Amino acid sequence: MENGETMTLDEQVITKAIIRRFTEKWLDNLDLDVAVVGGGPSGLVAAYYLASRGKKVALFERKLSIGGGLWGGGMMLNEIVVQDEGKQILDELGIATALFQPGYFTADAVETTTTLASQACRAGAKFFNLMSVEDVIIRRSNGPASTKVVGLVVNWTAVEMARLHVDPLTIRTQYTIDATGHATELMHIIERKSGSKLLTETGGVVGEKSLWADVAEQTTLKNTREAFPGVYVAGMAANATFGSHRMGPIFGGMLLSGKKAAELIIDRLENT
Ligand code: 48H
Repeated sequence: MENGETMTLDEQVITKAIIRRFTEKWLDNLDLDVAVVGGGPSGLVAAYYLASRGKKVALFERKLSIGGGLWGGGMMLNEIVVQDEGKQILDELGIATALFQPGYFTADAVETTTTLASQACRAGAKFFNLMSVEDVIIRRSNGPASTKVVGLVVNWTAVEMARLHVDPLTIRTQYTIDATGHATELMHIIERKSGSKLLTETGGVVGEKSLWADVAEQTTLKNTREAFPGVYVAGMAANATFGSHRMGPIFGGMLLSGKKAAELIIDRLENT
């Protein structure tokens, strides 16, 4: 303000600013290259790498806070463990790690969560928290035998929680990442509703096995792939979909899985 005048705050302006800016953001993200469902470690890393490569990416997170299972470390002790390969991603993102013993590094769970979220935002990913993906849109592609997920059906988590009878809205997307963690929500929906088989051994969600850190960390990466045309699985959802173990509070596999999902989709977007 000029001449030391003080400005009187107008509540109407504040309200209009929020409604207009959110509406602009939402309208601008109704047609995506990639929709990431779930804002845990794998979803955040995927969103970061996709946005860094200039892809139009939005992340939908049911909860108020982004971060999924990262905040709580192991059993609410807010430190996480990563191996050498996972540490490289943390290094790239500027997240401090400390050597515990050869092959095992720790990182502060809060620094990791907040920095991953911040880096993904700064790279250009758009975040829609408090929104739950409750269904998918499936259409035929490449002839009658093939179907593909081409969109998501979203609603406010508050509507879901209050069990209100309010219809959802939709998002169009070329690719989707199911990064919904142990629940593997999208793949379960697709299994139930698509009338087609998933790209797994059984044709359905195989299911998560008991805890085995070493095997689970390796299979997380192997299982990060397309599980239904147009939908990639990352993080815990990858192991649950293809039937491997959980790993406990070691997060290298989650980070690497997010990166791999992003790279696979970037390749599809750029080369097909
Ligand atoms: C919108 C949704 C929906 C939906 C779920 O659980 P996460 O942290 O997922 P990952 O796979 O990136 O990381 C897993 C890790 O946190 C973990 O649990 C490990 C390593 N466990 C090992 C073990 O042995 O226990 O995050 C998933 C996110 C959550 O924030 C959900 O709220 C969100 O997805 N979400 N968001 N629409 N339908 N379903």
